[in-house]
Amino acid sequence: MADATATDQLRTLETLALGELVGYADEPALRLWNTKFFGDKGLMKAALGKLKDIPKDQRAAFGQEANRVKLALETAYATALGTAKDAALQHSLATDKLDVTLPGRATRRGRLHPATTILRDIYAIFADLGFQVYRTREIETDDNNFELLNMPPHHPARDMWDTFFTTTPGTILRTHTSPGQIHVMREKCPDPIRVILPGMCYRNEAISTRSEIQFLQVEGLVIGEGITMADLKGTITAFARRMFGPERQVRIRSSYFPFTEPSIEVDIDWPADDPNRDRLTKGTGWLEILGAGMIHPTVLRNGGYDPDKVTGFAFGMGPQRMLMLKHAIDDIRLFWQNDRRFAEQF
Ligand code: FA5
Repeated sequence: MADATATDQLRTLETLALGELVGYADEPALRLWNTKFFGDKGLMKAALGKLKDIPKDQRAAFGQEANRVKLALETAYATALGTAKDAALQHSLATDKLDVTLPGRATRRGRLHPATTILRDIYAIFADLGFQVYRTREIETDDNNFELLNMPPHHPARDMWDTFFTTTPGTILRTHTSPGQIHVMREKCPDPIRVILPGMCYRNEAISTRSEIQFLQVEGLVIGEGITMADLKGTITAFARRMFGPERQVRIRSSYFPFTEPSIEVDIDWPADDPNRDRLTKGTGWLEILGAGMIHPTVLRNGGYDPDKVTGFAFGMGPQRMLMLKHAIDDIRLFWQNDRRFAEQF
């Protein structure tokens, strides 16, 4: 009878499996046993496959027996596996010595990027001078970046800032933080202003040791009654003394920007004992850190102010150049290279 044969085979298989299980002592061996009997091509599966050959009225009885055998084998397997794991643990505890005197693995601490550190130093100095931090956008209109800063289309001064354009006409990546001046003036007018505007700028530059296509600037803007060039020089000098210390030289020279009149540029002397001094300062000994000047009347008017009533000054400084000057860093490209050996030095 098919039923009797199939059920007998099942029981024989049970005896065989239980018998073999005793001989499999450790975990990898036990898993082989499990594959042999319960794997896809295992003996248990083959035995259960006989179900289709059994007459319908006897299938229930066969199924019941099959379930009993399956459960019995699974329980035996789980118990054997538990015992094997336990034995392995006991063995490892007894034989593997734990050396508690080994030094631990140190966790590496993260730190602020040098660009963040220098920005925070700048904020702290200007906070003491009564300046607030104001943020404006990196994607700008041509109007704010050039036109309202007294540079109409085709103005030759635009050549100073080789620009990245977006696919939207009239929308560019700002070439300096100066367009922020327009935003602040239009928001604060007619109140007096004393703010700094930090942020990223973008220019299609020939990359060199001192110039990148992406760099930080911090703009400064002061507007009020009776503000003079002396206030600008005093502010810049006070800032430079705090940033670089009393020993370093500050050089102020006249310059030109369309949005300031008169205009100046400010240099700091490169550390005298640094062998890279000539290379980084093109033989002059000085590195430029900022451009500045008295705000042009046209720009004041574009911001909503009356140039007959108020005056003001503005500056745009390069924080990365400042960190270079402080530590004699010989290449500005190190800032965005994400090399931890650079970042860890500050
Ligand atoms: C300007 O960008 C003017 N907007 C500054 C200004 C503001 C003048 C307000 C008057 C009133 P300039 O292109 O010189 O000027 O840049 C100013 C400073 O930004 C430089 O002194 C330098 O420190 C930094 N800088 C400029 N270009 C780069 C660059 N490619 N990579 C790194 N730093 C740069």
